[in-house]
Amino acid sequence: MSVEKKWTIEDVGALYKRPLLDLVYEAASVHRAHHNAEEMQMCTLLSIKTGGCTEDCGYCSQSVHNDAPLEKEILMKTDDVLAQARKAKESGSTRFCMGAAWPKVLDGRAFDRVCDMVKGVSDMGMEACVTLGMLTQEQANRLAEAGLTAYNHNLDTSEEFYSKVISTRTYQDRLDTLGNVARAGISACCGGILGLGESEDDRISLLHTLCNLDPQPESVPINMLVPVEGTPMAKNEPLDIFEWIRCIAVARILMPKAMVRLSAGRLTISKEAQALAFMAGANAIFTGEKLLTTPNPEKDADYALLGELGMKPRAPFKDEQEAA
Ligand code: SAM
Ligand code: DTB
Ligand code: SF4
Repeated sequence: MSVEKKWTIEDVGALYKRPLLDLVYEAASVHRAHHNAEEMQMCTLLSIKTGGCTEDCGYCSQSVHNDAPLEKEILMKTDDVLAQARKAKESGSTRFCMGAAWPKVLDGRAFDRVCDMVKGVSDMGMEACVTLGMLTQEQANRLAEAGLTAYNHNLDTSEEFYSKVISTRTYQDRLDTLGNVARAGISACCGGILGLGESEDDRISLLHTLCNLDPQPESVPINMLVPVEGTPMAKNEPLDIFEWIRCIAVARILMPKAMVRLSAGRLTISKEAQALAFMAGANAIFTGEKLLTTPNPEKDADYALLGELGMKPRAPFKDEQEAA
């Protein structure tokens, strides 16, 4: 999807500062014009290689620079990953996302194996997504050939605040990988984390950068910081929940066609706040008791919430293509 309107930072700031319920009302209208507001995409995450990452992301349990209590695990076997994908499909997920704690992809047997995993998931009729750190153009092209739907690569926060969170790579490094992903014809899943200690201006700047990516991201994960013991952000003040809602509503208005994905942090967010987030245009969640390394609401609780709200899980896009 190409950028239909160029948003300035002033436009985004003015939108962000509108009265909250006005903003939610507009976001809900935009949402209904572009999506079926009854549907929620259910996605499952799997950590295929855990811990030991050499980047120094201040929020992350998997960085060697942090001291989080975590069992490191080598790259999983393809068959084991595909067995998990099959289980996820049976329990209603239409997108399977595989995460590896790598700073960047290195060519070799490990990457060959990840390409096999992507092919296997795609052949099952599920959307396949991976997040593997930085990628070259050739590596992005190989993932496209394997059938990858989307590559998750977050900008996390504003360019201005970035060096306070991560010092081992730059914002431009992230943008370069997103360029390689776009040129390979893979959709980008690109969003951020709230609650890192950033200012309102940083949140506005992040949303401004995201909506001006060309093409706009197909999916925008909104993570709320999960404070992890042993990381520099373990004692961060939780972000006001209305700021979270505000960001979701602004993301929906700026990126009308994208899936706005509630990612990390839902376990501590009330069902009423989640319902308001759905109203404001969030239309995808991760289900299952674990994200990559931190806990997530149980599947039954999520299905119960959808039922109470009269919502339903979205059908896989491959079924939609077949039905068309
Ligand atoms: N290494 C790859 C990378 O950084 O792109 C992929 C894995 S990384 C864990 C995927 C995303 O998870 C990060 O970009 C970040 O937005 C999010 N994340 C990681 N730890 C988090 C935490 N404690 N709370 C919220 N979001 C987190
Ligand atoms: C994203 O933005 N959020 C997901 C997914 N992309 C890979 C990961 C959330 C991870 C939360 C921390 C953890 O469980 O380790
Ligand atoms: Fe964690 Fe990814 Fe940063 Fe590595 S690059 S420390 S896995 S967020």
